[in-house]
Amino acid sequence: MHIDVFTLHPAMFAGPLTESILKRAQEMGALSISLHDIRDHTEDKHNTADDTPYGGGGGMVMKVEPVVRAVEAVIASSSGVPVILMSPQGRVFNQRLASELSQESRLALICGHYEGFDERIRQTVVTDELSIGDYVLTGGELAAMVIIDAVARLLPGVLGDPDAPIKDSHATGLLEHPHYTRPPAFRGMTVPDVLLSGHQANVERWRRQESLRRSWQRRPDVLLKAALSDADRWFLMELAQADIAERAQKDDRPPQG
Ligand code: 4H6
Repeated sequence: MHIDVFTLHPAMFAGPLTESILKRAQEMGALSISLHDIRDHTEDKHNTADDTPYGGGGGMVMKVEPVVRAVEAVIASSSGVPVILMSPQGRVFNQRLASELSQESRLALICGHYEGFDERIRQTVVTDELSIGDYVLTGGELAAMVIIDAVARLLPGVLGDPDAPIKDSHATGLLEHPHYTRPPAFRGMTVPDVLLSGHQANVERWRRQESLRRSWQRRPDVLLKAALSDADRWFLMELAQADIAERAQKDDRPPQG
């Protein structure tokens, strides 16, 4: 996959792209990234990339010409390459979108600064607008790095275990079960016996149930979309009944239902 990034701050990408798995992904040729400085496409002597908003009010707006020129210098219009604007107003990015984007051979990410973009940037070069969550950042760079990271780890060969992304929390629709490694006891906290038992079927059942328990407690919204077996449903019924019984005990009244 090739990713073109358009930014006023290309140096921000150095750290994340030159360490660990993203570094390896590039070395092995699964991923290549080109950073394009939007300021290189300004035409005035001060290299102005922003201007005051028409209609007044505070703040600055990213100018249309430098961004459109930068993108058009690299991506032919109607090439079919997704040109994605990182913005708090975009569709909220998730694992499903990461998986869809990982199927593309090429992506372009535009990072904004100032209060926002001249609307005509959206009308000319942008094909999609993504947000990494409902909060505001000083610029789109960190959001673009999140997208790159989430997509890169899904590319063939990037992770050691080719099934790892399929087993991921959020890919299965469930949160992950607890993990343990040595030592068997730490400050009185012991590893669950089943994990030391060597009984693989029991281990798998325990992990599945703990995933269900965590999803039920922390992310019932995620649980609603998950593919569940009959055994899963029975276990969740037991959890729900335990909850109802516990609440009834607290309220000191007989359990309902
Ligand atoms: C576009 C429009 C992405 C981009 C406005 C970008 C959050 C996300 C930005 C802005 C981003 C996200 C500029 C508005 C700074 C606030 C850059 N923030 N902002 N959630 N900021 O993915 O002021």
